Amino acid sequence: MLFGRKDRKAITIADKQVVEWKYTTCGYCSTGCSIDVGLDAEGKAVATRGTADADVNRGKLCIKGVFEHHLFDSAGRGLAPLMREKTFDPYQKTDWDSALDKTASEIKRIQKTYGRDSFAVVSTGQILTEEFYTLGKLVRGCIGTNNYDGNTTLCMASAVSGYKRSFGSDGPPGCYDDFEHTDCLIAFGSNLPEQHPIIYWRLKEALEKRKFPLIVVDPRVTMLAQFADIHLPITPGTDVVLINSLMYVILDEGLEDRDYINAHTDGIEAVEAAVKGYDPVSAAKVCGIDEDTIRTVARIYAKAGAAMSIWTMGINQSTHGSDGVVNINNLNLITGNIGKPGSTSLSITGQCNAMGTREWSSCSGLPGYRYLENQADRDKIADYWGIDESFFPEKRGLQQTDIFSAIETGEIKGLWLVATNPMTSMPNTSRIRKILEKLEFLVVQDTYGDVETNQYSHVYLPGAVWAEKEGCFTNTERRVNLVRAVVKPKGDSKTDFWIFNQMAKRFSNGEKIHFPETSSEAFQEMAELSKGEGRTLDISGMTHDKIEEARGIQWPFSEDDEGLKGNPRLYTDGHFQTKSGKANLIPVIFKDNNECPDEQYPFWMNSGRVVEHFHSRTKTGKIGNLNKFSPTPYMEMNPDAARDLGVDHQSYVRITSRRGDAVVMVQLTQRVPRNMVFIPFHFHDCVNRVSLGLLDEHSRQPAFKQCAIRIEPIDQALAGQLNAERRTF
Ligand SMILES: Nc1nc2c(c(=O)[nH]1)N[C@H]1C(S)=C(S)[C@@H](COP(=O)(O)OP(=O)(O)OC[C@H]3O[C@@H](n4cnc5c(=O)[nH]c(N)nc54)[C@H](O)[C@@H]3O)O[C@H]1N2
Ligand SMILES: Nc1nc2c(c(=O)[nH]1)N[C@H]1C(S)=C(S)[C@@H](COP(=O)(O)OP(=O)(O)OC[C@H]3O[C@@H](n4cnc5c(=O)[nH]c(N)nc54)[C@H](O)[C@@H]3O)O[C@H]1N2
Ligand code: SF4
Ligand SMILES: [Mo]
Repeated sequence: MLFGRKDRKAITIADKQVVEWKYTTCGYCSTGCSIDVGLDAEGKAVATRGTADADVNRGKLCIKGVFEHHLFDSAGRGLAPLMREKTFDPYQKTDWDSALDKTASEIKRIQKTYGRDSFAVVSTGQILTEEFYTLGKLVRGCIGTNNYDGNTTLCMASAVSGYKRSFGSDGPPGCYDDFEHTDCLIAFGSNLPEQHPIIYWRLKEALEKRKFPLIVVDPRVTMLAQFADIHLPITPGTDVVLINSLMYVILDEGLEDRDYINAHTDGIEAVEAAVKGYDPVSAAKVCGIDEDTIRTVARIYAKAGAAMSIWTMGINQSTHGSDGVVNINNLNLITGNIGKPGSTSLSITGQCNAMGTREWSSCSGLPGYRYLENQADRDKIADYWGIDESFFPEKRGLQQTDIFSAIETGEIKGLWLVATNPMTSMPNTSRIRKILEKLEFLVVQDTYGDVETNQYSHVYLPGAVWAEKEGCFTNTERRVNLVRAVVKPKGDSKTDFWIFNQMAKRFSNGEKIHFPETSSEAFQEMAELSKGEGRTLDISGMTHDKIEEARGIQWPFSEDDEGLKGNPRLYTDGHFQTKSGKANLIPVIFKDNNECPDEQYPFWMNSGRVVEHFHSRTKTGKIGNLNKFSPTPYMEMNPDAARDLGVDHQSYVRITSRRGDAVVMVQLTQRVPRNMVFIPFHFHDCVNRVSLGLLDEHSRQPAFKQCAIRIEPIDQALAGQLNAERRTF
């Protein structure tokens, strides 16, 4: 049968004239999709496709991967280094030697005048692992400042801290294959279909083969919540109360796994005592989930043959982010759900190489999950690098969020930002603006010259992007994937690897330490350092070529492992990285310490992401097929609340908090409850002008997801004009 117009023309797909496909790995999210980039006869990237034989994505890509070849030539790329004496003076183009000399001499001047730690370095989760390792060598081994961290403090710090507290080491213990084996999955504050579309696809495939309950805990009706069997629209910031109550029911009804608890954990008595105060009737009043639902979910989870928990920013970005992670681990430990197929406590990571920085950047200590506070670790690395061990700081320095406070108080005078844009991504950006203006010297190393932070810099170093470079990313399931360079760096931009190597030459320890010329040689150093010593992070059996051949290898993968398949799960033998070898069960008590709505500021402001944009949109805002889906800052608002305030769909409103205000367009939807709005954080001068970001006491991660605002209708003509004036890419 024919539908529609009879003479309809067949759809034709333009021939992109691809003459060669080159293998690499996607540079957006932490799913870790293998991607082939199509090159035309001139070597220009003209297409992408999912690599068919890669286990992660099996030929699939999400919308960002599909258009990723447009990145190389996108607008705003930095094509040459820039310098100026004073912030806001016009920038002058310069050569690399002058820009690097200037930066090195400013670092030395500041350190000489104010002390070694008065110069800080803040990096990212988006450069290659070999680049992280090299930056770590440079900062810990040559520059010698202790104030060195990454934007992962905004993202993964709570997961890292929670894993270390529970299991004695960082490292997500599960994998995507767990979906194929689980009998129940709870997702806490994670919206897979938009933020990790291909992980979601793997979950959906598993669900289509074999139905199991999907339970979603999220105050908003996310896309994942729409697909769930049970959605728990939790009161923001109260996940630890819900989890305590789930454990109350499990322990009260004898549904726990006593054998596992006795054999593999310490501390059950303290947890039993702590959860006594969280019976479902009392807990319901705080977390907003009714008693029956709490009991039902607890029973389903505990009775499932294998059960798993996943979580993302809804847990990490909270004043009790680290406790939330610990409590998810507690839930899995008391039900014996760790280290078995389908049984895990899996942090879904964020940026493409959020894991690589945790493993090898030395931000939180020394490379390969080593600690500055451990003498054997210090000796090992100092020896390997060929420098004096006393050069290392005694203990870990400030994290990103505290580095900014230390600039405010004048302790830190100079800053090097590598691939992060705090003017859009940090809470309370008017404060960040004043902080950046206070610096005596700011160097910004970014792919894009038009990144907001660059307005405050003295030197700009244009970094090459994604597959203009070669090296590894580690994904959510500890799979080390290879990014092969498919095109040359644009203009006179340089790989971050090259930049760090050149900078090292300008410091005296740079002469002593060997800085490999190639990324694969740097990888071999890491592989060497990961050998033996009983750490889970062992990559000694890997090389770049083997990783490409296998389409990614999961660590641990030691030189004794045969074949090319890594190890999909950690803690399979019930042995943990603690002194006793047992996992720690740690009691968590809820503290009501965040900003909540009140009469003056009656709405919760929740923030997060949409599928077509990545972070501060330096990349996706320039790609037409992504930006056209969300070109304008908008806010999801409940229609009943809008009616009360006389606010129309698609009208502009002003949102105001105790920090600042922003103008945003209203999108009416039942996704959010009456007392909450949700705003994608991708837009400059929007959410983070208003956000508070109180810090978690263990991880120092900001509670981006919760603060209180009020909403006012405003003059539409004026608002339209204001919107037209702001950056629209
Ligand atoms: N398209 C796209 N994908 C991305 C990114 C991107 O920018 N764009 N960024 C990557 C990065 S770095 C990260 S970290 C991940 C983030 O991935 P996700 O964490 O999945 O994404 P978010 O939208 O930040 O937040 C997830 C959910 O947390 C919920 N939430 C808010 N408060 C609470 C709470 O108190 N409790 C619970 N349980 N939930 C709450 C929000 O309603 C939201 O739906 O995505 C990665 N993938
Ligand atoms: N309100 C609110 N705020 C949030 C969040 C939230 O949910 N709500 N989420 C937080 C989270 S989870 C994260 S991860 C942060 C992200 O915050 P940011 O790290 O500030 O975000 P990006 O826009 O990804 O910044 C990365 C920068 O690196 C550049 N870049 C990319 N690749 C390369 C490269 O290879 N080399 C160099 N030199 N530069 C490169 C990009 O152009 C970009 O300017 O935001 C946080 N902020
Ligand atoms: S799911 Fe993530 S890794 Fe895969 S194509 Fe999309 S952005 Fe890239
Ligand atoms: Mo993130």
